[in-house]
Amino acid sequence: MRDRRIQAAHALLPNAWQQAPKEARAFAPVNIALAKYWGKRDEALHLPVTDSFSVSLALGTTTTIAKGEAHDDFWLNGGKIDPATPFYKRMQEFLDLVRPHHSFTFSVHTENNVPTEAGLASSASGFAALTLALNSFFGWNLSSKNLSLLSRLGSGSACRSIAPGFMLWHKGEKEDGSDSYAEPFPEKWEELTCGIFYVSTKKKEIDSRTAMKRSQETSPYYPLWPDVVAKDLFDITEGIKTKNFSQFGQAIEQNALAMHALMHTAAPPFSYYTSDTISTMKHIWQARNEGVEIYFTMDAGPNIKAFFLKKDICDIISIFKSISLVELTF
Ligand code: 2P0
Repeated sequence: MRDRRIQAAHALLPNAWQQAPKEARAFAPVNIALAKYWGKRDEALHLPVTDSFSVSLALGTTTTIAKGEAHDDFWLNGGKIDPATPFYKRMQEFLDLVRPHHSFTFSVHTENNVPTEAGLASSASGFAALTLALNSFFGWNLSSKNLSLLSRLGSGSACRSIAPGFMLWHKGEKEDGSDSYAEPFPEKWEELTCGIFYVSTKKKEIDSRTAMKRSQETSPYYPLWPDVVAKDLFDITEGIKTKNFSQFGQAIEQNALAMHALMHTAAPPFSYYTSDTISTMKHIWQARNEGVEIYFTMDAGPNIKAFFLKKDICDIISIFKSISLVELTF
C-alpha cells in the first residue's frame, strides 16, 4: 500500500530537485463539498467512487515549511503536535512520500482560521496548503493538475482545495489514480453567498475516513449513491451555468441529506446530527416555506453551511441570528 503511494507521488515530481528557499509558506482554502465524495474505489490512493464538486471559501490554512532537526516537528495553531496522535502520523506519512532522503526532516507550522476537526474540512485545506508549500520549498514547479494529484494522496478532498472558486474532482478510471484530480469549474457566481451555523466546534466522535468506509461497506442504500451523485452533480452544474438558484439549492441539500442517510442506515448506525443541527435544518425549511430561498449542506460534522443569494442577505440575517457569513472566492 505504501509502495503504491510512493510510486504515485514520485510519478508527479521532477527527476532531481533540491531545497530552494530556507522556508516556504502557502495558503489553501477550505472547500465545501456540494456534491460529496463519500466512498472509495481505492483506499491507499484515495480514489473516489464518484466525481464530486465543491466551492472554496476565503477561510483556510496557512502552512510554513522549513528543514527540521532531529525529527519531524509539527505545530498546529501554535501548539506542538504530539507524535502519538493520528494528526502527526498522517502528516508524517504524507511527507514520507516526498522526503528527498530517509533522514531529511521537516518543521511544519499549520495555522487554521477555521475550527480544526469540526467538520469544516480543515484536513483538505491542510494537505492542500502543505502540498503548495512543499512545491515552493523544493522548487518543483508542478502544474495545478499535479498539485491536485499530489495533495489527494494526503486526503482525498484536499485535491479540491488547491484553487479558489468551484472545483470539479474527476473520479478517474485508472488504477494508478493519475486521472483522478480536481480542476476549476469555469463559472463564477458573484451573487452566491454562504453562511455557517457553528452548531458545535467539538472534536467529532467518529472521523470521516471511518464514517465513509462504514457507510460504503454496510449501508444497504450505498449502491444507489453513484446515481444520486450523478443526478445532483448535473443539477448543481446546470444551476450554476443558468444561475437557477432553486435547481442548485435543491440539489446540494438533497445530496447532503442522502449522504447523511447512508450514515443513518450503516451498521452500526451513527449520526453527526445534534439536536441543534436538526432545529437549524427545520428553521431553514420553515424560512423557505415562507418564501426566503436558503438551502444547506453538511459534511462529516454537525455544522450547517447555508447558501443563499446576496439580494436576500438582510432577510437572512434578521431571521437567523446565529449565522456567520463567510466569503466565497471567485
Ligand atoms: C467531501 N468529506 O466531499 C466529503 C463530504 C466529508 C463529507 O471528503 O480518507 O478527509 O482523507 O480521502 O477527504 C472527508 O474525507 O477523506 C470528505 P480521505 P477526507 O468533502
